[in-house]
Amino acid sequence: AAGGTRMKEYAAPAEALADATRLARAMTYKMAAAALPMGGGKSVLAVPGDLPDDHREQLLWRHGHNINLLGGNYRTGPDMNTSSADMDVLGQVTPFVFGRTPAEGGSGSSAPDTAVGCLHGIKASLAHVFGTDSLPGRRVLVQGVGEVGRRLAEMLAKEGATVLISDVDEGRTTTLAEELGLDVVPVGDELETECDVFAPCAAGGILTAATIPRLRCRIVAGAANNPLGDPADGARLQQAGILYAPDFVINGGGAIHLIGYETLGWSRAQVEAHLAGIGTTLSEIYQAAVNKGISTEEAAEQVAEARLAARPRPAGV
Ligand code: PPY
Repeated sequence: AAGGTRMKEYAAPAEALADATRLARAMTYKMAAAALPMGGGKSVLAVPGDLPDDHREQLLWRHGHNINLLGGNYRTGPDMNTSSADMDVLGQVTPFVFGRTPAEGGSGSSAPDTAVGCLHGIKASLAHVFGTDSLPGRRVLVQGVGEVGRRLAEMLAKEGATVLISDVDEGRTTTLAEELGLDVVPVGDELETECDVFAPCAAGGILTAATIPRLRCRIVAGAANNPLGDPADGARLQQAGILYAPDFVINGGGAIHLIGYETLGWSRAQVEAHLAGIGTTLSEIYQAAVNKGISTEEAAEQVAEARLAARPRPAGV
């Protein structure tokens, strides 16, 4: 199994455990949806705020030792608040790590390819709703312009979309808006802002019974993990007439990059073909959802479950 290490503050240990479990489950689906030959897992390091560098390093070393205890059955990689530099630190104590810097023998940051995969997903979503995936004239709101979101915003703008950005860190939006001439949406106004595509690329759990009625978009398609408060919110989006790109399908680009380059020995062309496959898989899921009269979340889970069931299992499992 594989999946990243997230570093985050939690109110209580039980919340960290619940987050890790939810994220690990999504990783299993992500691997299946991307047809990657691995299971899913995730690590969560619950920290009391930002750590001084030496504490961060010691925590990563301890984490690396724990990963070694699993003997290679779980391999980690970068996730929210962990970088390739952190993977290099983990790599000092464990070989079971994806996404180290190229200088340390890794494939580097997976964020650019996560953004590329997400762009394919946005285009497949536009094609389903509007009959064309053309970006000029479309309004796309990117919530969160971190490593993935800012690259996505940049590519969308380059292809002619009107791009709106928001981020809890206003320094980030100001810089990017100036660089690329984008419009900034004040934090807190993202959900109500009218757009064709709302692309959540920040924290999870933002789409709930309370927030979905506020949305003024036709499509939700972004790179954030677990944007739905719970799976029933997939049906709420459907009822609201909003097309939802299931997160574990549209954000599979990072896993495709890491496992493609580091385990499967793929070339750039093979990685790119699989990133484009995210769009194809989403189109199939959208069609299946229409045919069966179910939400896209449900249709995506069915595709993932079917691929899992068809997978050869090691003897005795
Ligand atoms: C994710 O894509 O959500 C990750 O956690 C990144 C990842 C993917 C595959 C292996 C290790 C990390």
